[in-house]
Amino acid sequence: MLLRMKSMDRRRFLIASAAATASLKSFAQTAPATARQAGLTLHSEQPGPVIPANFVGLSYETQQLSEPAFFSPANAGLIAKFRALAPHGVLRLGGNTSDYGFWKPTPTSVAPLRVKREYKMGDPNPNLSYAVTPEAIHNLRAFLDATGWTCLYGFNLGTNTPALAADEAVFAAETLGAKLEYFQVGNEADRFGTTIRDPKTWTADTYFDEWLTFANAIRARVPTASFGMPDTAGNPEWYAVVVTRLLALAEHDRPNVAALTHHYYFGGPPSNPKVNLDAVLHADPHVDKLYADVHAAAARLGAGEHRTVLYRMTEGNTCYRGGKPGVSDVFGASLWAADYLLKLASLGYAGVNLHGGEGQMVANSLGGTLPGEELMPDPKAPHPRPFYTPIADIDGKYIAEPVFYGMRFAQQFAGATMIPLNFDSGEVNATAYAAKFKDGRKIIAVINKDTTQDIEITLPGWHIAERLTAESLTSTTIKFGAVAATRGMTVPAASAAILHQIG
Ligand code: BDP
Repeated sequence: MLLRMKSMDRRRFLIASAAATASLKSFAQTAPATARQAGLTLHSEQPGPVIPANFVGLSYETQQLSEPAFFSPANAGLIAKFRALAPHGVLRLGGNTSDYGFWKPTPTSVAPLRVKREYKMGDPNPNLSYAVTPEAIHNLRAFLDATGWTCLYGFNLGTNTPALAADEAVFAAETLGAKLEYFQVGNEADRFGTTIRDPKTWTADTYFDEWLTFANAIRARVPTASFGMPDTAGNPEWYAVVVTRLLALAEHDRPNVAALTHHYYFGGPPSNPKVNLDAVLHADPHVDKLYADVHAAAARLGAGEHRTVLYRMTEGNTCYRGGKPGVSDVFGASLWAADYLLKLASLGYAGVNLHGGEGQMVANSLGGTLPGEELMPDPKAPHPRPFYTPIADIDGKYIAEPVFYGMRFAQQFAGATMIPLNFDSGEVNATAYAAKFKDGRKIIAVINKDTTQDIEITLPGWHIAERLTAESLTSTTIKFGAVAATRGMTVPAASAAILHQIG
């Protein structure tokens, strides 16, 4: 995967990280005496994008389905966490493991034959193989009913046959019914050239040819099937290629693409020193680049078909290869998630699925281990596995992790229409977002990602209703909740706030 951070030479990096460490310390010890004034003006007369009610989503490895009790109505602890995160979210099933599982409709069904290949660091073991059974999909349906969520269902493209995918699609479409948003076929196929396909011939075009064979086999059996694609890791130029190929097909030969999808990790792997709290809390130009390309491609497909084509960020997080201790699993990641989700909402994304799940499944997606554990002084100490997961399973208990709180913060905007704003926080590293609900109620989020400087919002008629806080950016104990309306308009360094109108 590509590194998507601003390049910094080593000397500058050392200075920046020393400054960040110093400011983290000073934040923990003393609060700054004066807050910077930050002006905020709403432009309510120019409404922005509507944030869908199911904007917030989670992404899990498809291999989770190999344990049918996981997404099942019996898993009450997990259901409670999904409901606490969002009343109507979207569960995406995919990830690297999705290209290694097989549909096993009867106990005697066998896996398709596999072409032998070498193991490559950061990808599944070539021998990974697991079954997805009717029981798993039945349980998934009941789990979705219990949570109020829907799903994006991912098929194996890497090591599968179109006929088997079509069989699975018939069962999944019937069983999931209205709980199915759309199908996806293949996870991060733009990386197949380094794993399960020949790098000499693998391109966006050869991917599209394969994808179309699968999509057509599925459509032949499930005429109502719709798809999200290309679900790429990087390579934003793939969106333009797939749209050109789709539009070149006659209308009746064209599968229904409901959404263009892509992934985003701030950086990685965990050993990369450029993945640090200071960096993840600064704006990343790659986010804007992905948006510009996916938005243009979705608009072109929509114009060609006289309808709206959505775009969704279907898998991502702070640090690929399972996350990084001290970055992905601390309060800084809460602020990152809050800001990232609201930024994508303001850019018109239909939703965001942050990746996580059970440690073993994410480890399998990477070849068997979570490399971030090598960076821990004591890997045996209890910790979220993977480090970036929004919901961790620690000793059999589901725990809301830092990223969860940031998502919960952004969830306050679900269903509202974004309002453009001018926010002048001077040199303070802060962002702000606003939206209006159908009943006329307005909401503002201020995310102060600065490590040292407080800001005071100048906006008569508003008060701070909720705060997202922790002792420090590296804290793992996070608070998000209502506050007394009389406490002033200061958003302290390394914290975020939701503002409501008075009265
Ligand atoms: C993505 C894969 C997912 C991995 C994740 C990671 O789709 O399966 O778990 O990266 O590296 O590229 O953490």
